Amino acid sequence: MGFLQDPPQLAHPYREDPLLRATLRRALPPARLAAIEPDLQALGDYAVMEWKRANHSTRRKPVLTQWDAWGNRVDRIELTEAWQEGPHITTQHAVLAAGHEAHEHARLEEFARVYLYHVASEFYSCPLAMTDGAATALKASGNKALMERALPHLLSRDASTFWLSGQWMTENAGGSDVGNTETVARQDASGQWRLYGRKWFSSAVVGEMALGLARPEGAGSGPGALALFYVETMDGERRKPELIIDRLKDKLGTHELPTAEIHLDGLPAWPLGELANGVRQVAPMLNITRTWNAMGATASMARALSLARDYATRRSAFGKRLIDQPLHAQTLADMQAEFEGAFALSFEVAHLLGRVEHGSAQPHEAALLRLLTPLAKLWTGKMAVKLCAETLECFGGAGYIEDTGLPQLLRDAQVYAIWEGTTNVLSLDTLRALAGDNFNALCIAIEGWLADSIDAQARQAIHKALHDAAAYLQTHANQRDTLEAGARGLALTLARTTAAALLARHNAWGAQHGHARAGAALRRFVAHGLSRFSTSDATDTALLLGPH
Ligand code: MFK
Repeated sequence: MGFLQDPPQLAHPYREDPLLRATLRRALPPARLAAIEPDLQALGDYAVMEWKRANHSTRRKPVLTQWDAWGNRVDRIELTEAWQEGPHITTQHAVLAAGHEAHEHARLEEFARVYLYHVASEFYSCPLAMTDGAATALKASGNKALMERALPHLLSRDASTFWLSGQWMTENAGGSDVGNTETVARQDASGQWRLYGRKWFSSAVVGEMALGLARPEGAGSGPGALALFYVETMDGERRKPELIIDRLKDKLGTHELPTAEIHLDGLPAWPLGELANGVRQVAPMLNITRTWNAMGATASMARALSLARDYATRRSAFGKRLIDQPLHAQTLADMQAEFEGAFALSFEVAHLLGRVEHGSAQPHEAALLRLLTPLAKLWTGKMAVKLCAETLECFGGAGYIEDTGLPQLLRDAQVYAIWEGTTNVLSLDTLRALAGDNFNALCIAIEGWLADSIDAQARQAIHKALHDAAAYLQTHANQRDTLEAGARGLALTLARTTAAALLARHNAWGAQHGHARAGAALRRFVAHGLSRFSTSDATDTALLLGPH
């Protein structure tokens, strides 16, 4: 037998991740960190076990069986092993319950768990995100009866009582523009609301409940007339007959996640609140799932980089290990610096969310959270695709081979930029979030993060980018089309500027706690440039898109 290459090994994502450990040490009181450490260790153990298991078994996909041998409609979905383990792992380690505890660090502690569990979960994290979002939207609705009914299940620490929730929004006509929703809510003779329609992407069809948008019969057209409804999907062990699974989607990635097309044929439903303004009512859910999306994208990047770094120490070419080849090392370090910026922003959003929910945030921080949530989602979603593509290249031909487990990283990463709002929808949401005085909230936050900064060059670059963004917003304040055309460039610039300021804060802390690498991440990240403004000349756009 000739030469055989050592495959990459997955480092323990908690024990061997200095960035995560330093971040938690900086952000959490020692007693809190000690309290959650057993869960973090265990979720890291699970990730390592799952990586090994996936590499030693045939990849499976969920299977939908619609009819049994005797002609009964059954709509049974067989799940992969990781999905079957999902309820046990997540309740045992309180992934969702931790986020709803009554203290300001609750969300950070939740999302540290999400970060460790996400990739190993095979996107069981997707319905978990919706479940978290549903719990949050139910609390925001103030509907006591529904809260009492559902919250003990959604936040259960016991798999036998745990419920997953779906988020039923997307339809054939109403994708990004949910105002086109065709599903109708009708009251029957007894006054019970029932839903009739078709939902085109349902990623929690194995769940026990869902929150869905529907148009009450007789209400007008457009998004304002939509209402948000609560539904339960199971009747004991059986799925309710008014919920029909038409088929599972054949997707580019997230193959283990059974995303379904469904029909609702009179499914009993209860409004969360008023019979209108459903988009406003579902917004708390969207902001939670978008935070999960950002953390999922960050976790996928961490996984990709971890494997690429490890492989660079095992693979030699031209007489040296890859890690000792200057250009390969430079490539990996560039990726690491970009990743650390994304990591800083995702974890800040998580921590901020907890502080705002707990009521311990500073006055400007609710507006800051509203702005940083779409920024984190859109920027990390785009970056994950780029970084996973680069990772495959770090493996050469092996990165293109299915059973290395590497192509899946890239296929899965593509979803982050699409679901929960595309990059452009989130860029427009950024404009929505910048309304009023919210840009000022970002300026206040950045000044706070830079207060102890020890890198004058980085500080100058951050101030310049912030100043340019303010000037851009002021110049185009009354030119809506120009603002929209440039919204992606503006959003990416704001995301990078925020991330740089967070890296500067971490660097100041790192300098006092022996973490020299924090300064290296900041310098490299800033050197890649903060500004991403795009040219938005409407005449040129029309010429480029006109007849050839
Ligand atoms: C690790 C895995 C993680 C995640 C997995 C999750 C998978 C889930 C799969 C899916 O379900 S994907 C489908 C998700 N669909 C979307 O994300 C929809 C994308 N489209 C948008 O976000 C549009 O911008 C939107 C539907 C919100 C536009 O609707 P409208 O009604 O035309 O918007 P409008 O009129 O501007 O806003 C209505 C109200 O909502 C306003 O409040 P008011 O009524 O008080 O004025 C807005 O301010 C408010 N609003 C909108 N977005 C908000 C928000 N409020 C807070 N936060 C937001 N993000």
